[in-house]
Amino acid sequence: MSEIGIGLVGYKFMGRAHSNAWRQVAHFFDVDPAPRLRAICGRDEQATAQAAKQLGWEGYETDYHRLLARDDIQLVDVATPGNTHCEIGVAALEAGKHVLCEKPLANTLEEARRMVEAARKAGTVNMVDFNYRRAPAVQLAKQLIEEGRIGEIRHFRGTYLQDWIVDPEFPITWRLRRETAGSGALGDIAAHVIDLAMFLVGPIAELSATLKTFIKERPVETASTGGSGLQAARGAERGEVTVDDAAAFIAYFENGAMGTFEATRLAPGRRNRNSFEINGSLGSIVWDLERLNELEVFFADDPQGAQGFRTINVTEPVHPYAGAYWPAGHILGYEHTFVNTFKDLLDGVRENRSPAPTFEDGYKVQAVLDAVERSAQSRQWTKPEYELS
Ligand code: SOE
Repeated sequence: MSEIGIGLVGYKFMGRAHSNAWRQVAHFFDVDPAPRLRAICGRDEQATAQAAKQLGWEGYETDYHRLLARDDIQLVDVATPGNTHCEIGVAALEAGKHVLCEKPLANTLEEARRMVEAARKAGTVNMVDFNYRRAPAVQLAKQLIEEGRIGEIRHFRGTYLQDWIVDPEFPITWRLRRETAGSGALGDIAAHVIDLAMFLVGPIAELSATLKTFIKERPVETASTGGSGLQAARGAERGEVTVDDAAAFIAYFENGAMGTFEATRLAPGRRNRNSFEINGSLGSIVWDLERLNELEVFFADDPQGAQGFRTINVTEPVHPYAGAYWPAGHILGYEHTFVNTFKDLLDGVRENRSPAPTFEDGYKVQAVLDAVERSAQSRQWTKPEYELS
């Protein structure tokens, strides 16, 4: 079996999730090349050295340029805040590396375009980490749709609800600043719903959107915290929140289906509720991340009198990815969506092909995010600009 050297940039929340997946993937799947965790990279030397030790990396770097200069690293994994994706991603591609990038691909459509251009030029493998596509239940939903089990799709209803900034005293971390995060609930979590919608239903043709910032001022984060942006200490000083708290839009897909989308980080009690319902002419499919092993289905061709929603526990060996893990009924978790993603990425490296979602797919999601912002501003129906020159 051959090996591929991995260099990971970022060591906080996503750094931990990605490290775990890199460590686990060859223990569950027959991947070739198998990943070798060469180095993790971050600017704070003490914290990066500690992360390397705790997360299973052979070493660390404190400057991503040094990571890119290393011949023993062939794949660079970018798990940093959005404002650095373009710079690091493009540099990695120019250095001839394969690149995995956290979602959303970039902070602006222009940055995403530059990343796609660099990827095309490099000819190496690229992928965006929209990890929820690889929940076995989501893959089963895709299979059922492709088999025509729910017929012609009429409705996609997607919501991503969280509550971690509901406290007005929660400070302004990087995720609440436009210059670092690009947008708020929109890019952070609506991006996942958009990716799932386009994966399952197809491209979005036009949309009408609104964005809202309810809490416009918050305490400034104290310098010492940083990190995942989901926990932070606050200072006495207050500052302006420059991203949306919530995003909502209605849309038409190119195939004529209607979509409704909502994302907020101000829904008390909704910790991480990423869910969708799809209604077709012959049935319906429902999924919720907080019960990620389950897929609810309704098929109109079930015998009359025995019709109703039923819940499939998507852990049978016949289900996508599930057979690689445990016996049926031994459920999977959040972290497995990353392991499954990295398995497909390594297969892509072997076959020299970029697995979906590629940077081009990530660009399309970015085009929808961009259209949402333009529509919210103009209060007009707006079309995403998918064309890449
Ligand atoms: C925070 O809102 C967050 O960690 C997102 O950044 C992730 O993409 C999402 O999967 C879970 O929530």
